[in-house]
Amino acid sequence: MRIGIVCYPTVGGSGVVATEMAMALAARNHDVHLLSYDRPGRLRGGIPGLRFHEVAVSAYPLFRYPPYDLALATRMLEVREEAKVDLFHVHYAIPHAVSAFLARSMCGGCLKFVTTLHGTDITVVGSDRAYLRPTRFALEQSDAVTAVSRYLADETLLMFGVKKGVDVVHNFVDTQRFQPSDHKPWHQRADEERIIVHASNFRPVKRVGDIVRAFAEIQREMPARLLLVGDGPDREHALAVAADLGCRHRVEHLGMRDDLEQVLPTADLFLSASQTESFGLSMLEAMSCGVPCVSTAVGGVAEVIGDTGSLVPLGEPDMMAKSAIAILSDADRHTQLSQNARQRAIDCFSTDRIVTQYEAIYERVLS
Ligand code: GMT
Repeated sequence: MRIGIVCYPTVGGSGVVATEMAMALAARNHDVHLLSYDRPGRLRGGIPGLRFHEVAVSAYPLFRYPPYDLALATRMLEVREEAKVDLFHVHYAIPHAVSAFLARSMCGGCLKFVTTLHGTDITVVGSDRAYLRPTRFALEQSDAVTAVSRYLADETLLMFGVKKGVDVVHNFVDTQRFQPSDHKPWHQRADEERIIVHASNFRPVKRVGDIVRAFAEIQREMPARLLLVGDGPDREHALAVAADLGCRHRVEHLGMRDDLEQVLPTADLFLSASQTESFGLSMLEAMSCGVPCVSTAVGGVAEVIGDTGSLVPLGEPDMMAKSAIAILSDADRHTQLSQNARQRAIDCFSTDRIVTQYEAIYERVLS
């Protein structure tokens, strides 16, 4: 098939999933065209069958807000004409689904598009009055709509009242790239230091302050170090909380990393304190590396981690700490969870399994 993939290039989950999809589809001999306003961080160069198309937006002085959605619609049409793309798959509804609809209307229905919902496009942004109606309209116009969890599919039907069916297609992980290393867990190391990791875009929704609060409790009970991976608006706040709680010297901010598969296998535990999380891709990547997760019980997280980790109530860092301490003081339980996490990633969320589901949707749409 000739497939156009549209995404945000930033280090958010949707851009990562879309880019990994583009690479996986190219590896399956599809002709793939990736469109975004910048080159996505996860995109490796020189992949046969995969081309990146930048969407340029002119900065005309009259435009306080340059109309990216129009530039994208035009670029989609150009790519369609140049490469004879059969279908576009847009990741994140706003504004990508609206641009796809516009592109299709401009060419009299010459193209089909599938929209994948990732989370905040529905739970936060899409429910803003300014975006709700065009988003609902574009979802109804999509040839297929998918959501990355059952939770998100249900939320979409509830909040948007769309009449269209929403297919659930979970996110996936490259289980070869994200795999356990020969790094030993704490109970086989002389210093017994527990390595705890959190990776996110440090937006308020991630509640990184709660991660640090939980960690402050943990390191009172056992030797421990917290690795914070990623960056975003709440980074300074998180580090200030660590300083206030007297554990700043045990918290390392690693910043943005494009070698997460090297960092995650060194951890004994992954923490997530999000207020909402439609899926939780970095948790899946941690699981694939054999790292158990303790997370707030929100959104679609339970669908991801199953019983390979622990779920705790939102906004209760003490309970998160207790749960983490229980896992980090029981070597046998930790070993079991770690093996289960890796196995669950392989059994339920491998690239092959999930990309096959998307291919079936493309075939249905094109038939
Ligand atoms: O909120 C983010 O972290 C970014 C956002 C995105 O679209 O880039 O992430 C959402 O999509 C990810 C990939 O499907 C999911 O793993 C995240 O759970 C989801 N974020 C939220 O629901 C808050």
